Amino acid sequence: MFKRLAGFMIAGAMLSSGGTAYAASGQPSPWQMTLQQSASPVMDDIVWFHDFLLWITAAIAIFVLVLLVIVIVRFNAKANPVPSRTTHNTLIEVLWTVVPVLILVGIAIPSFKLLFLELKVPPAEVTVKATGKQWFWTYDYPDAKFGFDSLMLQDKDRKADQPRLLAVDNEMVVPVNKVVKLIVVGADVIHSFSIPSFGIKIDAVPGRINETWFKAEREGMYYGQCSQLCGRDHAFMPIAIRVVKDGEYSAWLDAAKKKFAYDNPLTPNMIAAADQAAK
Ligand SMILES: [Cu+2]
Repeated sequence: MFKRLAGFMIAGAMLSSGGTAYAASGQPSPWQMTLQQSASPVMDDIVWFHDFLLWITAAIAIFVLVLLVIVIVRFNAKANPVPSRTTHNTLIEVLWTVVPVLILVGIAIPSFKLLFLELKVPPAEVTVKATGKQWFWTYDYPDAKFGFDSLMLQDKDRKADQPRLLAVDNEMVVPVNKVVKLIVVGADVIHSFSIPSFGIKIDAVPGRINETWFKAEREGMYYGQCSQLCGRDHAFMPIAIRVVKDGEYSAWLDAAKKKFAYDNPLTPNMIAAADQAAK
C-alpha cells in the first residue's frame, strides 16, 4: 500500500516537473491542471480573472454549504419539533438582494476591463493575416508582400523535439515584445485561431475580417489548434508561432521575402502560389 502510494508520488513529481518544461514551451503538458503558462499581457489578465472568479465561486459554495448544514442539523423534525411561523424579514430580504448585486458588479468591472483590453488593438509593429483553410493555415505578411502555408508535420517528418499533432512545416515567426496585429479570416468554412499562452481565440469566418492582437513576452515556440469544428481534419491543422529576437526576426523576414514572395514561381509553397494565381 505504502509502496504504491510512494510510487504514485514519485510519478506525480516526475510528471509535474516534466509539465513545467512543457508549459514553458507554450504547449499542453501531461496531467496539466491549470491554464497554460501565460506569455502575453492579455493572458496575464485572463489568469488573474480566472483565479479571482475561482475564489468568489468557492466562497459562495462554502457559504451555501454551511447554511444547508445548519438547516439540516438545527431545524430537522427531531431537533426542532415546533417550527417558527416567521414569513418575512426585511433586513435579510434587502441583504440577499443587495449582496449578490454587489458581487456581480465586482465581477463585471474587471470583466469589462479585460474585454476592452482584448478588443482594442494597440498600434501594431507587425501585421499578420491568418487564413483558415480546410485543413491548414496560410499566413500572409501584407507589409512585406509574402505569404505561405503552414501544414502539420507528419510523424515521419517530425524531429524528436517537435510535438506530435502541433508542429508544422512553416511556422508563423514574430519578434518578441512587439505588438502583433492578427487579421483572421476563413477561406471555406468557419475555423478558429487560438493560442492559449497568448490568451487569443478568434473565429476565422469566410467573407468577414476579424482582428485581434498579442504581445509575446518570451521567446520560444507557442502552439494552438483550430478551435471551431471545421470538418474531417479539424484536429490536424495546428497553429505554431515562433517568437524570436529582433535581429533573428529581420533575418527571417529577409529570407522569407525571397522564399515566399507572391511572384516567385519557384516558391516551395504550391498551394499558396496556386491561390495567388487564381486571384
Ligand atoms: Cu479549422
